[in-house]
Amino acid sequence: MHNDLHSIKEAVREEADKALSLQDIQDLKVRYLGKKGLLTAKLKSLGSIPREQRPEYGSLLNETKKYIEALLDKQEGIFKSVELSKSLQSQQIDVTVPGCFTPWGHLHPITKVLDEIVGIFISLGFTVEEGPEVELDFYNFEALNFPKDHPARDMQDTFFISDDVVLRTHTSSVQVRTMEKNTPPLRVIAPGKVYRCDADVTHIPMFHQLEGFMVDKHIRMSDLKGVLQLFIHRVFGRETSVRFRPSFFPFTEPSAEIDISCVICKGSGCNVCKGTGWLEILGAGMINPRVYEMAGYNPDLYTGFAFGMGIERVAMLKYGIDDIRLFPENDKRFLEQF
Ligand code: FA5
Repeated sequence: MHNDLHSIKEAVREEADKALSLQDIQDLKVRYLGKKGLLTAKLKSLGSIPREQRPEYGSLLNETKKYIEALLDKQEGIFKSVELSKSLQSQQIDVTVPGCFTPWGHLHPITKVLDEIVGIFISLGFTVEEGPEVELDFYNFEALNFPKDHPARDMQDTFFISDDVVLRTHTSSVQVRTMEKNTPPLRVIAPGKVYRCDADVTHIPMFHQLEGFMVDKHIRMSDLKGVLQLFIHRVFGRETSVRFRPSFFPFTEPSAEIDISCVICKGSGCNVCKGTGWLEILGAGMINPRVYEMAGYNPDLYTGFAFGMGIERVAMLKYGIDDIRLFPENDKRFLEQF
C-alpha cells in the first residue's frame, strides 16, 4: 500500500515535469485531486482497510495529497506567470507612437449667426421667449389679423396639420402668446424654426426666424429705427446704410421692409443686389391695434413695434453665400469653412 502511494507521487512528478501548458497541470489536478480523482477515491475507500492499518495509511495518504497539491500549485504558478508575461508583452503600449487625430466639431453657421443676433438683443435688454412649432391657426394667423379666408394668408405657403393646426409659418406667432402671459412693458425676442411650402435658391421649407417686439406706453417708429440700425451696424459694420421701404403685414401698421446697402458692392450695384445697391433684410412695423385687442391689451394705452428676420438670409449676406440650400445639406466641405 505504501509503495502504491509512493508510485503515485512519482507518476505525478513525472507528468508535471512533462507538462507543456497551464491546461496540462489543471488536467492533472482533476485527475488526482478532483472529486473523481485517484487520491480522492483512495481517501473514500479508507474504511475498507483493516482497522489497525488505518491510522498510518490515512496519514500517509494525507501527506501524499499535500505533496501533490503543493507540487501542482507550484507548477501552476510557474505557467500562470509565463502566460501573464506573454500577454503583457503582446499588449505593450508604445507611448511614442503619435495618437489618432479626432477632428474637432464646431457650431453650425446658422447657430453661430443666431447666437450672435440673440446676444446683441440681450445686450439691449430683450428677453427670450419661445413658442411651439406645431401651432394653432389662431396664434399664427387669426390673432395677427389674418382672418380665415383672407387673401393675406396667401403671403405664406402653409403646411396645415388640420383646419385649426399648422406648422408655424413665422415666429410672429409668439407675439400674442407672450402678450397673453405678460403685461407691458415687453421687450422680447423669439428665435426658432418655421416652415413654409417653398423651395428654391433663396427659400427652403424649414428655416429660422427671429422675431422681436417691444410694447409700452409711447413707443414710436423712431424707437424701431434706432434698435434696428444699432443691430444692423453690429452685424454688418457701421459703414452699412439702412433704409425703410413701405410694405404690408396685416399685424403691423404702418409696415416696412428694411434694406441694407449691398454687402458685396457697398451700394454701387452688382448682380447680388440686382444693380439696385440694396438688399432686403427684414420685415417690421408698428404693432396693429387689432393685435392688442386679440391679446386683451388696451390699444389706446399701449403702442409698440415688431420686426422679423430670416436667419439664413442674414447668414447668406454676412458670409456671401448664394444658395440657401447649402445650410441644411450639411456637406462637411461647406461647413468646415466656418
Ligand atoms: C414674416 O414672416 C413676418 N412675420 C415678419 C415680420 C415680423 C413683419 C414682425 C413685421 C413685424 P416674411 O414672410 O417676409 O415676413 O419673412 C421674413 C423673412 O423670412 C424674409 O425676409 C426671409 O428672409 C425669410 N424667409 C421667408 N421665407 C423663407 C424661406 N422659405 N426660406 C428661407 N427664408 C425665408
